[in-house]
Amino acid sequence: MTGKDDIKAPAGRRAYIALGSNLGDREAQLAEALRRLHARDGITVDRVSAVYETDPVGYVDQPKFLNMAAALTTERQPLDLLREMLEVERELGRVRNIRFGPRTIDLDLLLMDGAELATEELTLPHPRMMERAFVLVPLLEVLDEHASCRPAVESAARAALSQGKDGIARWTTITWPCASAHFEN
Ligand code: PH2
Ligand code: MG
Ligand code: MG
Repeated sequence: MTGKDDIKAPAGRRAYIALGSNLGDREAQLAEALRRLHARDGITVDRVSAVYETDPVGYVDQPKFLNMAAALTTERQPLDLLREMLEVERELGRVRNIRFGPRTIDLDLLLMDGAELATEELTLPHPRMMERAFVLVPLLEVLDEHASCRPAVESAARAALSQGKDGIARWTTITWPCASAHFEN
């Protein structure tokens, strides 16, 4: 039924992203990535986790990372959101050379509502998220109370924390929504 009196709630889907940086001013780049994503049409950054310093995983001969996670609401389709994230990476000087190697900023789409997807460009849920303490620990901080994956994320994050996996250590917090001096609503 449609009519002029119908009031629709904003069509938003919950998405979770992981952020990482291990080159340049790591904290400033995380904050700037959040600010730029939030400034895009149809993308709202609702909550951000604390920032953690972590040992490099995979390719180990590189500087330590700062990692964090954020909960977004978006009107975008998953691939469209991913492309915006890649665009923000490029704007912040991301150059792709070594796989798993050093980067000014890395934005990974972890989950989007219940979406399951396996394409060349995007796999959802993120295929390596459950193995990575540097993803799970911040993700748990921003995950909705009733998210269906919460029990699994919670037990894996707790186990990872108690083992000190990925050398994860709380580093700082970014105040949101004032992540940068240039923030505008
Ligand atoms: N990202 C990688 C590879 N290794 N290690 C840590 N600690 N944090 C990362 O964000 C990270 C990594 C590839 O995306
Ligand atoms: Mg990554
Ligand atoms: Mg990535």
